Amino acid sequence: MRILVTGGAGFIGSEYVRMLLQAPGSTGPTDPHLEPSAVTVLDKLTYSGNLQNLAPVRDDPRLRLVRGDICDQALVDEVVAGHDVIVHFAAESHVDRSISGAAPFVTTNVLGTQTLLDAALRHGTHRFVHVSTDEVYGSIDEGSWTETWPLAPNSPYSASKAGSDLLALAYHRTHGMDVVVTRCSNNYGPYQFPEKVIPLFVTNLLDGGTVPLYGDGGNIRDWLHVHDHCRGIAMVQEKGRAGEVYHIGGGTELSNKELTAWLLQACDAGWDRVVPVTDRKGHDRRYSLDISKIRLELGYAPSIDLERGLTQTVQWYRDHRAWWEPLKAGIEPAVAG
Ligand code: NAD
Ligand code: TDX
Repeated sequence: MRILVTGGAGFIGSEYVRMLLQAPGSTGPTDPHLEPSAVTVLDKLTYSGNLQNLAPVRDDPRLRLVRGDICDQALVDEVVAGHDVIVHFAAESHVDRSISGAAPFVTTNVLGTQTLLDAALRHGTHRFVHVSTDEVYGSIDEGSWTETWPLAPNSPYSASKAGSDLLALAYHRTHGMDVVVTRCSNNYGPYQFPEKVIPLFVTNLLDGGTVPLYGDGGNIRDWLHVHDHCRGIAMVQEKGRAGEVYHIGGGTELSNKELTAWLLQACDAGWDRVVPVTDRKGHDRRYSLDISKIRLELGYAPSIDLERGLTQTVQWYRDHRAWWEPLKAGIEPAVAG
């Protein structure tokens, strides 16, 4: 099987590639049915794309790297040819950046996805796996979303992801393309760009600095280790029904205050290191996914509990300063409020 992974140099896409190619030290087994004969990574290498993330599999002869933009129709057409499956991760992914400027989000997330879908249609790609997010539903005060819940995104990021998610499903309904969509909750783990809350807070604390907690810190997120997200995507890639949406979640909800308390403790720091700051505009209060469908249909369950996963993740950032220090040096402060 020849697999094209878009955004494969990013946080989650690179975990998928490392898992597919069973990188030494990769956390957990790969489904033997997914054994790829070739893996192509198509990645623009934006600020969040990093070839270091693929270092553990760099020498695997099955891996090919193409630096390019998913909006580049000629390039996409050439790259998509000859692949059996596309797993589409490439996106602008940070909510705060979408508040400061929405244009790259609409371009990459909507137009880029349409460009890929058109190429897949032309080349008769057997399966298109679209990686979406729980943020497309907006915010939920109580209970959990099921896959049939109406989409009501609130940020330019989530609106652009909802656009791409619906486009992918439309190519199934209109053209009969084999499309499956996953919607996942908040990921954490190694190689996450230090702008997202967990790596930002951990690296700030390891540097002896402070952490900016938005608003009252009462916003709730459901946390899932990136490896469990990728295990879920692999199951959907292999066994998901065409035209269907599958939730992938962790079932471990924490308020930002609870998460912060945990990270402070893991980094031997106290509450004096927390700086309350103006809230993010349009800040979603709570995300919560019902994962019954993927559990019952595909036998999925998360394998890494939050305490173990967070402990390993903090340790990874302690051990990999050489990975994150240059990235932090280049970050412009995001505008949240
Ligand atoms: P990331 O920002 O770490 O990685 C995105 C990757 O896409 C980078 O390698 C970047 O270079 C590449 N890219 C961006 N624009 C591109 C373009 N125009 N052409 C080609 N490549 C381009 O993001 P991530 O956290 O790994 O997220 C991956 C996917 O998973 C995204 O689609 C995101 O919406 C989705 N998702 C993320 C989370 C999360 O918690 N991080 C949760 C659910 C879903
Ligand atoms: O400095 C911060 N302070 C803070 O309090 C940052 C960066 C965030 N936060 C809060 C905002 C959120 O309530 O922490 C929570 C998590 O924030 P992010 O890490 O930015 O994630 P979120 O906005 O929830 O979106 C993430 O999950 C869904 C990913 O970035 C998306 O790509 C994914 O689709």
